[in-house]
Amino acid sequence: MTEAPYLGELLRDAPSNWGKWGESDEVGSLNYLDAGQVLRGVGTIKQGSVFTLQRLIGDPKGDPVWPGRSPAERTQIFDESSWDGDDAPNFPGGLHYADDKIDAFLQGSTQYDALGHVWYDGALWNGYSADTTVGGLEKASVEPIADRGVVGRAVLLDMAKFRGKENLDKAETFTHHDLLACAEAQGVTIEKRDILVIRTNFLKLFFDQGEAFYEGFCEPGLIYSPELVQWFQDMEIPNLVTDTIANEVTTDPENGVALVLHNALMRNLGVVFTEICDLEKLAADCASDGQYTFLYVAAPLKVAKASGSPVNPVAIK
Ligand code: UVW
Repeated sequence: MTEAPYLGELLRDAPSNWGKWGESDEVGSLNYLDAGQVLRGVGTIKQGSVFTLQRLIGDPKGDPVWPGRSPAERTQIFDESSWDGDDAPNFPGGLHYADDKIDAFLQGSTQYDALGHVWYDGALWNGYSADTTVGGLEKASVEPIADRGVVGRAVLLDMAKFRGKENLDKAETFTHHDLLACAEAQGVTIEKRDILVIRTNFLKLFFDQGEAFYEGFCEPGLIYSPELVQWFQDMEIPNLVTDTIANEVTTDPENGVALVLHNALMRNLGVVFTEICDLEKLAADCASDGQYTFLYVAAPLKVAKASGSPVNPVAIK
């Protein structure tokens, strides 16, 4: 097998938004989501129905995680049994309470990636040096995304339904042309500055396969091409939201490179990624009433210097 090309070579002449919002920018294409975009999103609301898109942390079925990460673990610290001995703090009046904590990868459940999450050539979003990631992200962490929030018009693109399948297969790919064809079949137009929410029903694939999924680990998803990256830039897409771990086919079958779009879209264009969403209830509702547009509202947790953070996005139709 020939060696995969280096990302810096593959993306040498790729489109870039570095500097577009000033040399101190840390939220990239989220800058497109101004007040007008919030109102455009509000304009899609017809029924007032609300869908939350986060997966349950602590789901007894388990969690899909990127190799090397582990699912979140919740630990009970205090419960009714804690007050039998002297370990729990005693407060006057007989107060008892429950406390717990989680030990979790910040990229381990439904999450926002910070723009500084990936890099090549020693530089991340907007040209910040990769040295600024040492010991925690000094630049382009999740903090500025959490600070501003993400609100706008979103479109659900149900790729699984469009392909007539329960779920896309391992390593199955699609392009922006497929997204446009899917939108057309759904009777919706992808407009400039829309948040793209793509359903592959990955969670079904993952739970059906179990541990076998990690043999030849490769998620289904968008595949890189220079034209696709140009389309994202021209369409001013601020946020790419999917139900998969990486939002793209894990390893590009054409060039053998891993996470090309993390670099071409996130690092170079400042497109913010939201991963491992549960889109099932939303997708069922969109299929039943034919309305695939909605107001999307999300704010990751404010975690200092973090390269990502859990989130529970909300879709309002
Ligand atoms: C990596 O980029 C490695 O992971 P994720 O898919 O969580 O962004």
